[in-house]
Amino acid sequence: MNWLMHQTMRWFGPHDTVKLSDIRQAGCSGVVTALHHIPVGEVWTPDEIAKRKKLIEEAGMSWTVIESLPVSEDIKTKSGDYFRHIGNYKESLRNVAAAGLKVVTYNFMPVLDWLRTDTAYELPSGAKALYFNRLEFIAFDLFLLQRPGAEKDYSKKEITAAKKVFADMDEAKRAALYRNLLMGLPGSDESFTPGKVISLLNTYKGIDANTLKKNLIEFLRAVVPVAEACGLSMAIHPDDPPYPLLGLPRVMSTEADAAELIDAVPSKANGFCFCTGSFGARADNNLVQMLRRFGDHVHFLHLRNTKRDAAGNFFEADHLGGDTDMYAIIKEVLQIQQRRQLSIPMRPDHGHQMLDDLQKNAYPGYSAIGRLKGLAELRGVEYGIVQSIKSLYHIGT
Ligand code: DNO
Repeated sequence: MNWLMHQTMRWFGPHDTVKLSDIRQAGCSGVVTALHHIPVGEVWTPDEIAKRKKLIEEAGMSWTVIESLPVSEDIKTKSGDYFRHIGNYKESLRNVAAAGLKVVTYNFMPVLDWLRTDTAYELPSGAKALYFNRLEFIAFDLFLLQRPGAEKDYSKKEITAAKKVFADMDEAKRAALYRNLLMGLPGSDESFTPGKVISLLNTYKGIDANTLKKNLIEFLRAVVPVAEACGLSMAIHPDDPPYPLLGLPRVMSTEADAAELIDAVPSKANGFCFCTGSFGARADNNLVQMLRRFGDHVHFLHLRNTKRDAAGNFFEADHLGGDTDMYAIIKEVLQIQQRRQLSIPMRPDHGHQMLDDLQKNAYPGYSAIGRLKGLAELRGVEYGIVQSIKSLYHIGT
């Protein structure tokens, strides 16, 4: 038997403008979602889990992966409500396992999750993509946020260039830049004034990469045994982009980071959400080599492609375009699945806003049609590889 990737899509819940029926029509049998309405740090109760599960099952699919069971800032900084939040996290793990769930995604990025300067970057075709422009980001940091000490993080040349970029922006462009960069803040419907953002960043004063990594390992030492005992796999999402920003440390960006994590808490239940878009935004990450090395710990796949340039900018390319060789990735994944005799859940990560979706309002990167296109292409590559192996080796269908 050939083990194929389990096709899923992310759903943000009943308020998502993309419906469960859209996801099913795109060809998915699995749904990736989270109970976004439960405050970070609190317990996911059996009741709330069952309600969400029922909605998905009534739509003819299954809830395959949790993305995310978020880790509170108190856990990341090992302060405040730390012990209560760890206890709650364990309880949530037991509750989701009792409901039959198997994979829990989380990240350990301080304060902000993913960061982009432009969530509607127009491609030559008129479709829109997510984009990270380094000079615009520096302009945000220095002139909009006015983070104390920020100049230390950039070269003189970059600062001069960012000044010019900022001077050339009109008010609307500056406001959009500010809004886009703060989308990764939890509860982003609140308005985050620069002062408020800086006070959040200050909670990491004195927490460098070593301390953050230590806190991550401590978190894993506490929760992985619970996950293991109830048959769950933990899947950490890499940093996006995979390097420190705004003076905040980031510790899950490279192959060495990943190796350290596995070595510190050696368990199959301690694994990765292998996001080719995030790891792939660094030229020094060799993704195929990483898959080979960590294959037994890959519990979830985010397949997405980025196109980098020498100045540190990148945009989200077509799923089969960009710098990542998606054919090589899928071939490697097929071998891992065959070896482990299982299907790894995969979602086409992000997608361009295109066609009818240009008129609709979806969460940036999560419109229906672009993801459907990505899924169809990825699935086509997988099908092609499997069929050609079968015919080459005369394996029965
Ligand atoms: C972005 C996503 C991330 C991811 C979290 C996982 O589109 O891939 O926001 O869900 O980092 O905790």
